[in-house]
Amino acid sequence: MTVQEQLDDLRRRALADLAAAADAAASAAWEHAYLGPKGELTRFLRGLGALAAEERPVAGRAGNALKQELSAAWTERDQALRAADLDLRLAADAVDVTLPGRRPLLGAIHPVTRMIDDLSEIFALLGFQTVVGPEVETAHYNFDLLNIPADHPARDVWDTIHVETDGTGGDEIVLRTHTSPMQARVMERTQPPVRVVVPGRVYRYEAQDASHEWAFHQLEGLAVDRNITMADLKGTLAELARQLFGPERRIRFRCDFFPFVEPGVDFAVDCAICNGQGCRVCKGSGWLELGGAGMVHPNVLRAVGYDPDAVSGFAFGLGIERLVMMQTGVDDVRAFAGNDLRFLRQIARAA
Ligand code: YSA
Repeated sequence: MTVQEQLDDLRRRALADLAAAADAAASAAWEHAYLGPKGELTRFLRGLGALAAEERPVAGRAGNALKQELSAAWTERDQALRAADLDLRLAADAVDVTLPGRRPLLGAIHPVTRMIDDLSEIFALLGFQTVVGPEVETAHYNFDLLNIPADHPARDVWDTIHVETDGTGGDEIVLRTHTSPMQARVMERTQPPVRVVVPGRVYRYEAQDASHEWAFHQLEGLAVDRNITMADLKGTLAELARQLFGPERRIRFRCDFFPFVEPGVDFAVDCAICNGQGCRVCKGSGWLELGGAGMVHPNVLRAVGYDPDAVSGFAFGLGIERLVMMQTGVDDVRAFAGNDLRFLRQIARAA
């Protein structure tokens, strides 16, 4: 075979092999086999030295021309194969971003917390400051300073949950049965005029039903100043009911007894669940009691160092869950602490 025939044969095989290379790895192997340091064309060019002197230039030019042709052919094919490989990998690794993402679960403010915020805002506009106090209380504040001495039968009606003490004979410790102990705590450290509201959780050892929980929330209100009268109390609670429930809800004050007020009243609205017709929430009466209230008893004023001849005051304690019930139509107080997300979502949407 002449040199030219050898080169023609090499060219045909090389181009056929290159055309058959299916991916970047085959292309690299081809380059190694033909153009690499030990490749067939490289070996051919190195072997030119053995040819006769007059054959060498022609064979050299033909060999180098073939090297350039094969190099160019390989570069083009290699780039095409690499691009195809990349396309394949990208397709395999692709993340489908056309589907909608997962919507994160949005939390919402608990209806009782929201009511507390609303109440603070309404009362701020009426001149009341919001303060908070301890849920674990001494009997001194929960009862004694509220005109309920240790041997008084009125203590029994509060269904008190007692906290075990270390037995050293200190004051009796209880879970506060109402937010009223904060009346004394505020007055002890403040001189009149006083206008505060106190939201917070209270506890009672009590059977549960649609309108009674063993742990629930109250909002205490206290105003002490010169010449405060029952009319101020009624006006304040009437305005609150108007703001919370609108002008169409009727309100009712009836005489009631609490040792820390004189006179005392209970405050009710016509039941929003049954529109005053009577249901299990209002126990068939058509009215739901929202709170107790009255004029602060002179003994309570005296116990904190106030002069009942110089100042007077009104106070009230409202059940916050019941306010939400009358506002939203929720017909069971147990739903608020039940932790059923379906209830919470429903009421968050309704608000
Ligand atoms: C009275 C006079 C004042 O000068 C100041 C405050 C008070 C209220 C008094 N401290 C008190 O706790 N009265 S109460 O026992 O009748 O409770 C007040 C309100 O809390 C009730 O009208 C009701 O709305 C709510 N409540 C009472 N027990 C409840 C309850 N809510 C849910 N579950 C219970 N078990």
